Amino acid sequence: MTNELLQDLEWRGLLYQQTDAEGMTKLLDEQSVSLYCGVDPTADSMHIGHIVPLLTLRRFQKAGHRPILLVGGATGMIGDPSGRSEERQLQTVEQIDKNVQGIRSQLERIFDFAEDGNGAQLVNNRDWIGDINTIEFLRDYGKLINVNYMLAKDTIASRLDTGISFTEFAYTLIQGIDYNHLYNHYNCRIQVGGSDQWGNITTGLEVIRKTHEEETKAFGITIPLVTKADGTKFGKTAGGAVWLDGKKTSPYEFYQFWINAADADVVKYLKIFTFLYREEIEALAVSVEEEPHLRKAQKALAEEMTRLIHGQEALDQAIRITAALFSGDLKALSADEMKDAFKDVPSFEMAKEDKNIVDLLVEAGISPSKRQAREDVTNGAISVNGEKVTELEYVIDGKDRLEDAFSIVRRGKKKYHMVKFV
Ligand code: 629
Repeated sequence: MTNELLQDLEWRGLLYQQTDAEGMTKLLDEQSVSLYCGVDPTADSMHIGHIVPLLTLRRFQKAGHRPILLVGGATGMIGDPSGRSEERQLQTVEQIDKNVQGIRSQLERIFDFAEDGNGAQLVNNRDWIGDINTIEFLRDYGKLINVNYMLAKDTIASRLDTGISFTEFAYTLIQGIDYNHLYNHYNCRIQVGGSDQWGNITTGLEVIRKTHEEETKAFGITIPLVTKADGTKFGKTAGGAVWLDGKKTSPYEFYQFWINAADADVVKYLKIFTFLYREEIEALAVSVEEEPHLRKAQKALAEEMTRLIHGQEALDQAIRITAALFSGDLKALSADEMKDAFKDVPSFEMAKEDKNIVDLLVEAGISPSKRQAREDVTNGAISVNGEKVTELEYVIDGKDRLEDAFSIVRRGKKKYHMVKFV
């Protein structure tokens, strides 16, 4: 392989399957091309599983190629059976439209649309699929694809026992029509997707081949699933998926997700997710080997990712929360930052009235008994909003209620509790 971009993708472990590695290398050596990746609006936000192919498209853009980002306003009406063992629930049009908006705005953050020449382009497949009527669909496209060919596709074959509706069965052909449309109207030459998209990408190439008389030059590549060394699923936390939407996964939680990467995974993540250069990543890999306690690679990863998705300000805030939690100095944090930092700690609701500290500790279940609670206070083991409380007579009142609603109580070194006053 001679192409510099492809060599970099290979080194990063981003190339899984290719329909024609030699042909694509030649194409990329010769010219700048347009290429695409699609996202279906199944939720109003993407999660980090979505961004691997998108970041790969961004790498193509940095190398001078033009990314086309497709939002599946039409395909989202159906639902891709790829990689799923069960039929999907149809979504309402209103929900899909709302989701399209959310995904579009996230794509706009990741890509450069202003660059002259190879600025990214956003398209919605409802704009062309929506116009095709049933008879046209069956005559113009249905005829191109043999049912036997479709039955051989992994995603369909694996569902034959449990059953697949005609609706989902037809999905791959709709995505195939998309690629053909983009090939014809945008001169799009490569489709990129996760490994689950292989069947859909090759259907597209089949549609392109069969609707053109001349020899066609279109390609497909897939990207491997991101795996973790310990065998658990990548991209999930106790709270579920790691979303790009800051309202679903706060920038602090997002930052924490990356900073907690295992030593065995972090270099791989740096390669897949960041735009750091090879030399920088190799230096960080040495640091993981020689001074793992410094966690330089994890910090670099968390910083790059949080800055990319949420911006510098949100990154600074995430770092501030992390540092405050580490040192126990909560006074540096705003009420909002506290809420964010302590989202997952045990919380207890009690009536909004002035309350003696010992009673509060017992009532909220923070100390196991009254005797222990007294001991905790006199021993200096208790702090409220980062301020040590050592007086047995101390009363928690308005001054301790952040936003007039909650206090953060710490017992011992690390045990945080949120007391909500209602
Ligand atoms: C019309 C729709 C197209 C091309 C693609 C599509 C969407 C595609 C799909 N992709 C997944 C999704 O939207 O369902 N049929 O959730 C998802 N994708 C990113 C990666 C993926 C894939 O957005 O390709 O593999 C996850 O990493 O599952 O004309």
